[in-house]
Parts: sequence; C-alpha cells; structure tokens
Amino acid sequence: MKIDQTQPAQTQPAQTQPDPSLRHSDNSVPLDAIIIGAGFSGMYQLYCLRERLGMRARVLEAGHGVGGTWFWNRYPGARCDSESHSYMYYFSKDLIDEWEWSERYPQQPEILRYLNHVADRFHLRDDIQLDTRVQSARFDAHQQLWVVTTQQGAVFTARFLITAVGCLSSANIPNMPGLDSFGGNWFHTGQWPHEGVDFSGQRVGVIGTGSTGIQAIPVIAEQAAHLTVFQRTANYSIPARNAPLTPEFKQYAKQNSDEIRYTMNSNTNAHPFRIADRRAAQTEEADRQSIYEAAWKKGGLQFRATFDDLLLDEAANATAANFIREKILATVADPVKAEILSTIDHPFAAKRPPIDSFYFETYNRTNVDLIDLRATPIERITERGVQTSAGEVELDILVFATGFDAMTGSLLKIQIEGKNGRTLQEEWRAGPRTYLGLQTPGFPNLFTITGPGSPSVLCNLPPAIEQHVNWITDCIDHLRRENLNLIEANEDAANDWVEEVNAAANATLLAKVKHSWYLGANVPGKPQVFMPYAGGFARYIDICNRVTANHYEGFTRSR
Ligand code: N01
Repeated sequence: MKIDQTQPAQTQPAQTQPDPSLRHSDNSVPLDAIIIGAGFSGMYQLYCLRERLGMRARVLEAGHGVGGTWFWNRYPGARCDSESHSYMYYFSKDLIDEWEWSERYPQQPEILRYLNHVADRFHLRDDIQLDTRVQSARFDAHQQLWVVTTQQGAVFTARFLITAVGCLSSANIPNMPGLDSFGGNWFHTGQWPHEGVDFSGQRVGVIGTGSTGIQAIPVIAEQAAHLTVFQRTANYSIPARNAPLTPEFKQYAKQNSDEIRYTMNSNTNAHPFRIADRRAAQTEEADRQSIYEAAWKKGGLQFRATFDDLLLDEAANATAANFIREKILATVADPVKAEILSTIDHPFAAKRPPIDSFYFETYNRTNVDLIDLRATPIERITERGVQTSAGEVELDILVFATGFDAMTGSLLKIQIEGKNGRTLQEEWRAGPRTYLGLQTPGFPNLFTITGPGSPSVLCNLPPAIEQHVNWITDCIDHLRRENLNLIEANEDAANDWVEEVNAAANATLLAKVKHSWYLGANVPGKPQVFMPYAGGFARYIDICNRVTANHYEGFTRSR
C-alpha cells in the first residue's frame, strides 16, 4: 500500500479543485517568458528577467510551495552536501549579508526557509503560480511563440520557454514485482510526505545506499525498532563533520563573499575550495596517508580535492579508495557487514561521492541489519515485506532511496514539441543532444537551465545555476537590443558539443563506471550516454563566454 505521496504522480488524475492558473488567466497577451519550476534556478531566472530586463515572466510550479528539490526531498536526514556558505545565491550582496546559516551543512528545512525568504524578499511570488504542472509545450513557428498547456488545461503563450525543472527531481521507483501487494507503507525519499513518517516501533527497510540512503539510514535507525538496509552497490562515504557555524566563520563568509564567489567560479566543481596542485601517484606513501588522514578529519567533499589525479589515474584513485576501505573496516565491528560495505566495485568519486553523519557507525547498532543484494537479490515485494533469494524480511515500512531519472527525466515528462513537430522525446531517443546544455536544435527560444551537457550535477549547483541564468538573461537581452526574435542551436554545434561532452567524460574515470546515474544506467531502457559536462566549471564558463563574444557562435539568431 502506498500512502499520501504528496508529489502528484505523472499519471495524477485531473484536478477537481478550482484551477489555480485561472488566477493569472489574462493570457490574451503573450508573456515574454515562461519558466517551469520555482526552485533555485526558476526563482533566479524570474528575478533576472523581471528586475534586469523588465520583462513579463511567469513561473509555473507543480508544487504547493517554492523550493523545488528542497520542497520535495523531506526525508529524514536530508541536508546538503555542499557547505552552507556556498549553497546560496551570490547575486545580491544584501541577501548574502542578511541571511545566516546555522550549520556547516544546512538541513532541508533551513534551505527551504532560505528559498522562501528569497521569494518574499524579492517579491517573486507575484509571478509564481503554484500547483500548476506543465503538461505540454509546443513551438508555434507562425507566431514564433511557445504555447504551454498545464495539467489543468490552462494555456499560456510566451516568446521564451525556460525549463528550471532540476536535475534530480523525477523519482526512480524500481518496478519490483509485488509492490502493490505490500501491506505496509512505502515511500520514495524524493516524494516524502509533508507530515513526516513516524518510524517508532516499526520494522523498516531501506533500499539504496546512494547519497540519500546514506543520509537517511542513520536517522531512521535511531527511530525505528529495526532497520534492514538492502545494498546493491557498496559506496564510499566521507564523514561530513557537520557542526554549528561559529560567529567567526559566519563573519568570514560575509566579509569574503567576493573571494568565495571567485573561487567557486574559477575551479572544477564550483565549490569554495580548490583541488590541491599535487599528484597522489607522485606522493610518498607516508605523506599521502597523512594528507588523507587530515582530510578525513576535516570531513566533506574536500576529501576528493586532496590530489588532482584522483579522477584521472586509476592507480592514484586506488590510494584514496584503499584509505576509505580501511576506515570502513576499522569502523564496522561485524566482519561480515564490514566486508559487504567495503567491497566497492568502482573508483572513489567516479560515482557521486556521498558524505555522511555516522553512516558506517550505524551498522554497529544492534537494530540494524545489512543485506547484500549482489549475493541475495530481491525477488519480489510480498504482503509482509521483501523476499530476497535468501528469504523473506518482514517490514512495516519500506523506503526507496533509489534515486532519480536524472537530468532528462523531468524534461521528458513534459511533451515538448519543437518547430518541426518533433518532440524532445524523439530528438533525445538516443540520449540528450544539446549545445552547451542550454539549447537543443529544432527548439528555438527554449533554454534548459543546468540541462544535460552542462556541468550541472558535477558542480555545487547554485553557482552553476547562476552562471546559466546570467548567460540566458544576457542572451535574451542581446536579442532584444538587436531586434531579433529567435535563437536556436545549430545542428553542427550540438553534434560537436556532444563529442566534447563525451571526450571530457572519457578523459576521467567517471565514464568507466557503467552503472552510474551520470550515464542513465539506473533507469531501465534509458539510453546510456554520459550526461553532464565533465570538463570543469571554469572551463565551461570560458567556453560560454567565448561563444557570446563570438557573436553567439553555434547559434542562429533571426527575426
Ligand atoms: O540516488 P542514487 P540518491 N534495487 O541513484 C540503489 C543528489 N543528492 O537519491 O548503485 C536495489 O545515487 C542504487 O544501487 P546501484 C546527489 O547528486 C544530493 O542517493 O544502482 N537497489 C543506489 O544504491 C546524488 O548522487 C544531496 O546499484 C537499487 C541507490 O539505490 C543524487 O542526488 C543529497 C535499485 C540510488 O542511489 C542521487 O542520490 C542527496 C534497485 N532496483 C542526494 N535501484 C545533496 O547534498 C536503485 N538502487 C544536495
């Protein structure tokens, strides 16, 4: 039995409540832009179009509140793996100065409060329409307008269509036989009930040990009577070492915001720290160990910045991987669990590396069991629990921490039809094909914020979002000044860019992992194409700036 998944499913029946889009239904005059999604990216895009360009723009948002990812992902332990002083907007000095984060890694409620504060502070709600799921968008070549239809049947037209739907917002719920028969309650972490879930006294199962599972498992273990973790692929994880921020650090972050922003925009991953300029493979064993030890004590994603060859050289990577394995073996007391957790089949950080708060320690609790799905796979879900090849595990609650149909899932749920009547689903049948992750040939005036082919998920996302939104805003401003109506990526430019994205991935160990969501391998039937641009954020910014300076090279602009 599945209960109250607050996020409307794709197949949600037609709504019977009053149509919220009618509040803004003066649709006779086309808007300048429609933005889909009111998370970090959609809200900033609205701000830029409205405040910088004075345009009429409207955000259509499926949720009942703003916040995007942070509106939906309310699972226990949900917090950000980027440090708080970097996981925020940098476009407004006043906003930087007035907002105070409480912890090194903010929890979901605090990030959601921040995004609500932004919505209020900049009066964004006036142009955000909640409870409005976009169903389709069609480019009308004759009028040179996008015609956007909502699930409630409202129709909007706009010159520009900008998707701000998030990279990780389409839940991946595995198609496990028997799920309908489950007598308990089940939840996906990305569609968590707003009223929360009470685990006390319950026998809980968690499927999935990615970043989400690793955050949720320690918190659920504390509440539940018993927790069974179903692990398919063992994962590395670095301690987050989360802590309240000191007054000194808060002051430092505000006083040095320009420098922090510069650091984020001039490095590989848009984090506020640099990758050390040294090679693990060329460092003495004793020195290397003490560097890893110091990074382990400090905690956080900085661990992967200890050396600059970790994602380039398998031997170098193995030094980090072995260090972490030793830590797992030293932490987990039960040798069987320790073996299952430390037998990891991919290089460190070649899949997105999680960070945690007492994840491996959780397996020392007497109420936590671990099942190795590689040895004993799930056969089906039963009325009473989960049947693996080794037997049935009885459960009251089952949690799917099974990730997302990443990067393309949310875009392809919308029926988007370009100028030749071809849909994005058709265009991307063999995998996403974009120019710079910003545009797809055949879809004029459609921009995808942090779309596939951009650094996006390989980055700390807020700086990547700000860069994309600024580029799009400048581009629209340019068109307006030049009295141009349309911009569209060229076929050649998109083909070349896909090659560039593949080459960038193939130059790293990222492309070697065949079962990662970066490649779409977690969703059955999804074409396996490396989706994010792995050439580095700073390099990507340079490329985008060069394209602009070269008169929007690779795009066709027209009246
Ligand atoms: O999802 P995942 P996630 N049977 O896809 C397993 C971001 N994020 O939600 O590895 C059994 O990484 C799957 O196993 P395998 C971050 O970018 C950010 O954890 O495919 N198991 C894996 O263990 C992250 O990378 C923050 O073999 C199945 C797990 O489920 C991204 O979100 C916080 C299965 C899925 O791991 C996604 O993370 C949290 C099946 N049929 C997440 N299907 C921030 O800090 C899947 N699995 C901002």
